[in-house]
Amino acid sequence: MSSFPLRVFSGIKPSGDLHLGNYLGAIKRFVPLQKTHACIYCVVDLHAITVWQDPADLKRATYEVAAAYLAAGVDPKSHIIFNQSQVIEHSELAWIFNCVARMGWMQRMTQFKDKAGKNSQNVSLGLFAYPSLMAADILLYKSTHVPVGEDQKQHLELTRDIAQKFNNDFATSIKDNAYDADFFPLSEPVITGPATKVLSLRDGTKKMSKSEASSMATIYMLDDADAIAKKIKKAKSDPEPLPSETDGLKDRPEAANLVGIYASLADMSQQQVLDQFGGKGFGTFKPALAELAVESLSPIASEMRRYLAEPDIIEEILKDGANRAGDIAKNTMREVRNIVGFVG
Ligand code: AQP
Repeated sequence: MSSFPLRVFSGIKPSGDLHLGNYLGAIKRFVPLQKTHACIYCVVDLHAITVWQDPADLKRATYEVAAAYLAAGVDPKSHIIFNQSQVIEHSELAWIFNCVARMGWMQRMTQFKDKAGKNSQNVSLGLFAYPSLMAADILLYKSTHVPVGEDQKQHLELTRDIAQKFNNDFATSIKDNAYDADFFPLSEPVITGPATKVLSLRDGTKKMSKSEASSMATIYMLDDADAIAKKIKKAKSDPEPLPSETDGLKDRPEAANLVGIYASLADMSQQQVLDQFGGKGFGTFKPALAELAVESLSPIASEMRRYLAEPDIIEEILKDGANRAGDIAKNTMREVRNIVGFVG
């Protein structure tokens, strides 16, 4: 593990409007990692089509995810921003991983079960195979660290299982080709901070999600100040005042969610938020949260709009990023083909 240079990979699906969960669970955390790691941030359009996407919407959402990375402060010159479908090696390695991963592993994936629901015979094969494409995304770049939200933890564990099995299955060939025995790293999930699972504002049992039908449950990154304030005001809470200690949030998912959002936006711990608001009711806390959310999100939204008005610039950035990502990917695939025994 230590022999691998520090490299971050993460991605977001262009499958709808970006929301506060995507921002706090992923995008906001992408930015500081640029100081310590070489970072690759991908718009994972191949993942998006595991459920039907209208082609025009897919394009619009691809620009939106790229604009969000840029607006949040990802530097596309020192690091890499690109869309997955421009680097065909993702699909190639995913196929090889489909042949490494076991059916039983995939059947245990809770995200597939949640998304397929009772309809599992009628969803795409791609939705089932999604985690092996995700493993390919990460391992194509021999990435050591993967910042994601809590919901992706199981997929990251599967990525490690695939890397380990590939290294074991092909140990002899890896040695014969004089590559390091740990050919693929066991990538570390980076699931940190107070908002690794932002919940729906209307239902404390569900995560905030692009595919949520009620727009009142979700704060979108492009919401204006009025919409943000209104959604926070109407967010489900409870009649109790906020506790003074985090223990007091244990059986109060909606309260814990709002405190977590505040903490993450303000770069504070949940305890620091409770030091300030413990004993106060939601009548005091919600307006303070709304003000903070507007203050934090509005500048990013206007920067996103500025990029979205210039799609040519986004396209150039994605193309340049895809060229640079493609160089790394081609190199890995040349090695993988040798290891697997493909001729040519
Ligand atoms: N609610 C959330 N809280 C914290 N992090 C979240 N993420 C998503 N929702 C939350 C993180 O955002 C990154 C990108 O996720 P994705 O777009 O690739 O897929 P997803 O996790 O399936 O997101 P959605 O919004 O729920 O999309 P749909 O509805 O289209 O499936 C990941 O790091 C994820 O953890």
